[in-house]
Amino acid sequence: MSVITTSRQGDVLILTSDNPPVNALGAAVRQGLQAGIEEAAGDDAIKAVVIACAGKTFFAGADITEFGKAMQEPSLPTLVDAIEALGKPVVAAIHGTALGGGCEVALACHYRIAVPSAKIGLPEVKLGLLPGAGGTQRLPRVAGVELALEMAAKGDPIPASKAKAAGLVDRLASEDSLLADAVAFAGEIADARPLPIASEKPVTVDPAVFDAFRKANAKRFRGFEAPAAIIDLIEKTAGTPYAEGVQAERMGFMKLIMSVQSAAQRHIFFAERKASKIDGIADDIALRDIKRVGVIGAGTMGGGISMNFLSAGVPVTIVEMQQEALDRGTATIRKNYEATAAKGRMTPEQVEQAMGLLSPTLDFDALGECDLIIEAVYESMDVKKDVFGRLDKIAKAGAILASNTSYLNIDEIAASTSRPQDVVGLHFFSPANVMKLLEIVRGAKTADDVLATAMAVSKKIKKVAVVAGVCYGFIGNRMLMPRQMEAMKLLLEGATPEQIDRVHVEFGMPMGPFQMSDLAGVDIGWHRDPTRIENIRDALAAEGRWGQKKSAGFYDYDEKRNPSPSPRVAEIIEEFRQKTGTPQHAITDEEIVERTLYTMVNEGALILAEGMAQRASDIDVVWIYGYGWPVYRGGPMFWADTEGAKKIVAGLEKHGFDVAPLLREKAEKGERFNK
Ligand code: T1G
Repeated sequence: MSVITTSRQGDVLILTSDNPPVNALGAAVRQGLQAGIEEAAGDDAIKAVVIACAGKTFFAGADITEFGKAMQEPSLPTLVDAIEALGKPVVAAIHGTALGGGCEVALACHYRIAVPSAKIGLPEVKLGLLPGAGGTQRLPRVAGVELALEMAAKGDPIPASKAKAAGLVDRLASEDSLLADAVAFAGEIADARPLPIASEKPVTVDPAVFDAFRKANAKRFRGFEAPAAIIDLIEKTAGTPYAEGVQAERMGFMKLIMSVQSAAQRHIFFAERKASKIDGIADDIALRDIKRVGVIGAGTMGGGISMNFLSAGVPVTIVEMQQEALDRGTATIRKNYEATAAKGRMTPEQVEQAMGLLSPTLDFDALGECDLIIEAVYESMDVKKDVFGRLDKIAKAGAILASNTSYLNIDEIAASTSRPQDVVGLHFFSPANVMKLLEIVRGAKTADDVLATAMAVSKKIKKVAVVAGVCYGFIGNRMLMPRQMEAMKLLLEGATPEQIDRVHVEFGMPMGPFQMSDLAGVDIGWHRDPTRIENIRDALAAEGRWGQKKSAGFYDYDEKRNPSPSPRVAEIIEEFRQKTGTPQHAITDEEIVERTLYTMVNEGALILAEGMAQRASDIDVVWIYGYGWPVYRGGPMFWADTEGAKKIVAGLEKHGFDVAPLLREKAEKGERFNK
């Protein structure tokens, strides 16, 4: 079934792709485009060609689902070269997001016209790849090396206006007449010669640009293979003829597509989307209408949660018990928006628009107008039960009642209402207006439409949501616990905070367990009794070593919050080694990985077996988006597949851990967690 239709307007041939949902350049699309180009070549009555797409976007890239399968001709590189070699002008009519292979098709066209809302990009690097259809060769020639480096090595699309300024787009069309404007443009340039052939344009560049770019982005690219490969390729081929450069590109692409990092990043691309599917609930279930959101608590979490909805244009009623706390919370929300505006990521009008949707109040009953109410009060079951008991009395029928609890039992909270079917957990990660992960905790009685509505709301507020079952810590924090516990034990047995954190940072985490504790606050969850010192954390907290906010935690911090190993912490650790009589031994980096990361996989296997996560890839999504697990390792369960269950079982048994039955089964059968 051809997904490319051809039509004529005068002497312009129009090739239109209709391959929902994103016009991915699958085999049928490529074959249809090739046939269209051949038709144009063979018909003198055709003076110019327009390539356009139906639906929501111009080609959003190669069809990623075809990777790993036998490739059907024409390959994308073959197709783009055929477009460029037509000998008649080809105009790309761009709307939506022209990404990856879509951008490369556009680059092979002689002209490009786009609507102002369009975006153009080379996101292959986010899949652990490099552009494999001439993008690394044509983009530097059309838009300059520096913009090409930015676009290809970072993978973020640019708006049509910026593309036009860079010469990547020749003309802007009106939003509602792209095709007509494109055909008119084609008519204008039908006889223009010589044709602007991207691959024949020279590349001029100051060689110093490359190292400067590497240096400027060293932290961002740390551990990733694809960005380095892209920079090296553009540097190496900047002065070479297109034919040579595109060969080098092909080699680079083939190397990366076989890499574990690319497999991991493609896994996460699909895993993130799969997480939004809820087993047993129809995609077309009727959702509850969420017109106004209520947030209880204007502290850090309540404020951050509110911002997600305000930024999505949803009115928020935020409730506090004290005016001072309400004012402080409201001021913090405004301050955060103004900081975003100061970085140019929001306009002052957008700040006012968001703030205009916020209704701060001390009147708890005002929540009666809300369709979704999220409590972000103190993490105590008694407090939460009291709040839900009060909500039960004033919330409108059908309102969704959500708890932002990080650990507590949603079923127990739901039982404090007469409507457990309307209760769900919405576990935001701090800072709630920044972290993309949202754990949607499904209570035993949570109604299907409540769950589906929560998933739809999470998409609206641009979160990556994962459904979790009711267990202590749900998915992410439940796996964090064995990691933190083992890290503390390793301190007692001879390791230092610096060594343990280094191992984790070298693994690819943004920070290690102790750096994270200092950032979040050593006093989080502390019983606050300085006379009760039962472990190293108590000792630090008792001395006011609460982390970065006190310039002292597991590390000492200077005024710029630069950490340094703390002699005082070393003393405290030594004291506890003596006090507990813990046998000391030389601890290797490998032991740290086995005891802090393999134990996480073990917990993940238990979570899966208990049905607390729908699928292994959901666990991966939680750790990528909630804790910064390096995306090039694909998440804990994908990483376990690459390590091999056998090796993990052996590592756990070496240290006397109980191996989760599902993990042992995977090891015995040689199976993967992610199919
Ligand atoms: N191939 C196959 N399926 C794709 C796809 C693609 N390129 N892009 C999206 N989908 C599916 C997606 O899995 C989901 O499926 C549905 O479309 C809607 O996607 C040679 C080698 C375009 C910005 O990396 O960034 O070109 O879950 O939920 O939020 O150099 O999709 O419904 O079954 O994300 O509106 C480069 C990836 C490929 C772009 C739209 N291109 N896609 O976002 O919808 S490599 C990309 C996106 C390449 C060449 C190289 C986004 C989007 P399902 P969605 P959205």
